[in-house]
Amino acid sequence: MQKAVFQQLSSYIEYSVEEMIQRAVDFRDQMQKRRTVRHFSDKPVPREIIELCVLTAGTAPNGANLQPWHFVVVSDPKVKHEIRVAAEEEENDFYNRRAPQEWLDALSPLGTDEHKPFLETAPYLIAIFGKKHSELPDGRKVKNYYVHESVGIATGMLITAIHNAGLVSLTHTPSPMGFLNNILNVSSDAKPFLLLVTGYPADDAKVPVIQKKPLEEIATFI
Ligand code: IYR
Repeated sequence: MQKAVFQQLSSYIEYSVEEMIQRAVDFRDQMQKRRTVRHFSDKPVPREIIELCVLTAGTAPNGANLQPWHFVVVSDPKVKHEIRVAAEEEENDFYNRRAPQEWLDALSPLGTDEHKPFLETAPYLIAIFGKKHSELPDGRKVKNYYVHESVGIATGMLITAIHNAGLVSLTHTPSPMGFLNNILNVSSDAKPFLLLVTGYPADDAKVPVIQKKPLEEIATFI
């Protein structure tokens, strides 16, 4: 067993209350500008930006610090094409056979359908996997904990980092996503969590008119 080693918390910065409020307002305003985008430009994005955003995601809090995620960043057009073909096959089945009417009704304000051209247009598809096990530096295989929660938090941070960098993303969840393991050659120990389509928006990108719930509806203070 490895012993805990502690060091002084030196990265923390305490701001005045006024400064904190201003920072919270500014960040809320910045995040309120984020939109999920389905119309992408094919304009190239420097890989360094994606690397930095993935590193940000990798700072996420997670179960026992085992960091149970893996990000496969796809830019190869051949692989993107394979993913599109496989995803559209699943989506076709979803929209035309599997999806209950209630789900289709919930999706109708978003205007989504089985056609996923963005899977080839966007410069990057980031496939996010949750790993059931980790390998320790000494080669031992150990179980990961809170995989879904950890990967969900990391994905949220990745989406935030991408927005902060000035790009847009789409959380795409073709279901089932098992084809990603085959196409990307990822062991079945890792389960696909979602596909984050990333790039610049198309010049004429449109987004649905939707509202976010107000504070009173999403929070209770007691
Ligand atoms: N996976 C499908 C359907 C879909 C489901 C939800 I929940 C969304 O918020 C959006 C779409 C698709 O990607 O079209």
